[in-house]
Amino acid sequence: MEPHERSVDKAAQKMIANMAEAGQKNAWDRLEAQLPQCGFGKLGICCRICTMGPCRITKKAPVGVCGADADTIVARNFLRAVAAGASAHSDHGRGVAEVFLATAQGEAPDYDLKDTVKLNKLAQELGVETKGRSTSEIAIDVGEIALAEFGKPKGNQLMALRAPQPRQEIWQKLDITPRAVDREVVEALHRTHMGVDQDYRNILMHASRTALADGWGGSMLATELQDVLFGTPYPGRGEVNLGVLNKDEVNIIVHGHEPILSEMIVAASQDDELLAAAIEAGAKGINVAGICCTANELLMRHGIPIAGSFLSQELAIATGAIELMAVDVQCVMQGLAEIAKCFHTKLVTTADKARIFGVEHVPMEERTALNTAKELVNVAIDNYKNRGEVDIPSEKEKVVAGFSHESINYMLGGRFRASYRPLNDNIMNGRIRGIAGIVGCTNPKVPQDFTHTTLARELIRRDVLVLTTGCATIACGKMGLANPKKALELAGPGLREVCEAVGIPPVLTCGSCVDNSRLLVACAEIVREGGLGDDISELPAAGACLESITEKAISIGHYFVASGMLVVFAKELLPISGSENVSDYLFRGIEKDLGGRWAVESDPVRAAEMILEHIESKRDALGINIKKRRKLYDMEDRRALAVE
Ligand code: SF4
Ligand code: MSK
Repeated sequence: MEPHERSVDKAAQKMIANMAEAGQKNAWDRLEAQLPQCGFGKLGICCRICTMGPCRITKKAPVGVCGADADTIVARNFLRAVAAGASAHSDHGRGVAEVFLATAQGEAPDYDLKDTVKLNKLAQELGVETKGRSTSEIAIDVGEIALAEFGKPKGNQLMALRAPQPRQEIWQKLDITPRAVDREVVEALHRTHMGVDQDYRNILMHASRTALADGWGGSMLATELQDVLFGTPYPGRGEVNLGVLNKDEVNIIVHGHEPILSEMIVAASQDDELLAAAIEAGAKGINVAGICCTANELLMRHGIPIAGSFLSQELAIATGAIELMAVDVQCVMQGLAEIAKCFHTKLVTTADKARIFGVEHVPMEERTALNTAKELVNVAIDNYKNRGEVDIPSEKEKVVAGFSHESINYMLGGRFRASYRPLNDNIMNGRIRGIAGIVGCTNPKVPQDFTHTTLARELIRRDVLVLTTGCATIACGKMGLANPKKALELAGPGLREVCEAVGIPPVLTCGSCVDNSRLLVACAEIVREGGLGDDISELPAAGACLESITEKAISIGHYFVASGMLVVFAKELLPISGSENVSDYLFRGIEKDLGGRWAVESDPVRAAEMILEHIESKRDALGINIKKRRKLYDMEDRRALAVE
C-alpha cells in the first residue's frame, strides 16, 4: 500500500515512506501481515469464554458446545467490549480521584487545586457543605465522595443526576440507572461468564447500564476532577502535527491518557536548571509535545503542541528527533519498543499497570511526581548527544482549542450571563441545523484522518456545529478544521455567521476520550436551556466514530446511544453483524427503549447525509422547521399577552 493510501496527512505520508525505505515496520505493515483477519471475529461470532470452546458459529454449527447461539455470543462480546472500555476510562478516573484526594490532604505536594470555582460548584452538586470551610476541607469531602463512586455498595452514580429528568426516568423504568462503576463491570463479567445470561436483550440492557456508568460516572468524574486539579480549559492557540518537533531542542513526547504524568513533565521542562542543562548539552531548549489523549489534555489547558494521534506514535520516533517518549496508559503500541531500538529515543513506561517487556519502567508516584518528572527530563537532556540524523516533516497547523462545557457557555453568553441561549436560539431559527460529535481513533484499516475530516467538512458545510474529542480532534486540527480562519471558509452561511459573531471555529476541540463526558453535559445543558425538547433524545444532534479502534470507543458510542443519541460507526469496526437479532436491536429496537440507536456507515459523505437526515427529522418533530407566519396583533391579542 502506498503512503497516500495509508494516511491523508502529508507529514505521516513522508514518515511512512521513510520507514519503508529503512525497512522499519509500523502498524500498517503489521496489519498487512495479519491479513486476512479472522472473519468470525469481524462478525462477533467467536466465543472462547470456556474451555469447551473456542466455538465459532457457522451454518454447519449454529450453536457452541454449550448451546449458545449467535445472538448470545455477539451480545456477550459486545458487553465485554463495553465493560473493558468503561474500565479503562473509569480506572483513569479513579487514579485522578486518588491524586485529587491526596492533593487535598496535602500528601501530593506537587499538585494543586487550580479551579476552586469549579470545586465549589462540584461540592454543591455532591451535597458537600462549602460555607465557612477551607478549600482543602471541601476538597477532601469531594475527593472521598468521588472515590466512593467507583466502588460504593449502594446507590446510583451521582453524576447521572445531571441528565435531564425524563432521561433519568427512562433509566429508572428500565432499571439501568448506573450504580458503582466497579459493580457494573463486575456484573458484566459475571453475566458473560459461561452459563449465566443467555438472553441477548438482557445482556444488551446491562451493556447500556455499564456504558452509562462510564459516561455519567467514571469518565465524567475524571473530567471534573482533572479540571479542578489542572484548570478548566478555555480557548487558546496551539499547533498540531509532526512539524511541532524542533530540530534544535530536546524533544520529549508524552503519550497516553492521564495528565497526572504529563502535567508534571511540562512543569519540569520549564525548570530553570533543566533549561540551563539543555543549553549546556547543545540544545536551544526543551520542547514537550503530546500524542493521543494526553496531547489533548495538554493542548486544552496549556497550549502544548500535539505531535500526532494514535497512528503517529511510531512515526514520531522515526523522525529521529525524539530524545524521550514517556508513556502511561491506553493506546500505547508495543511496537514502539521495536522502533525505538532503531533510533536513540529512550522509551519509558511510567504506570505500574502498563509496562512493556524490555522497556525501562520509571514509576510515577504522586508524592514524588515532580522529582520523577525532572529525572525523566534529565534523561532526555542526556540523550540529546546521541541524536543521529533527523528528518522532521515541516507540516504543522494552527488550532484554537480548549472548549469545555464552561468555556462554550462563556463564549456564547459572556462572563455574567454565561448560557447556551444563543446556541439554542440559533438552532431554533435554523442558522445552525444541529450538533454533531465526531470522536475516536485512527485505524490502519482506514486512511488515517480521512473519514473524521471528510465527515467534519461535510457537516459544517451543511451548517452543523461539530464538537470533537480524542484522535478525531487531532485529525481535524491537522487539517485546519480547528483553525477559525480556514474552517470558517468551509462552513455553511448560517453556521459561519454564528461562529463569526461569537468568535469560535465551526469545529470545537473539546478534549480527550474521557472528555466525551463534556459533550454529555453540554447536551444536558442545552436541554435545560429550553426550546429544544425535554430530553437529549429530542435534540437535533448525533455522534459519529468512523475510525474507531478501542473498546473504549464502543463504550463511548453506547453511552451516547443510552443517553438518547444516534451514533454512527464504520460498519467493519462494529463487530455485531454475526447476529441479526443483536444488530436489529442496536440499530432499531433500542430506540423504542432508550431513544437513541446505533447506525453503520463507512463512507463519510453518506454518514454526513445520514446525520443530517436525522437532525432534520428531530427538527421536524420539535416543530422548528416550520416557518412561522408573521402575526399582526390586534388589541384583543395584546390584552391577552401576559406580563410576568
Ligand atoms: Fe463455546 Fe459455549 Fe464455551 Fe463459548 S461458552 S466457548 S460458546 S461452549
Ligand atoms: S487516544 S482511544 S486512539 S481516540 Fe484517547 Fe485516540 Fe482512540 Fe486512543
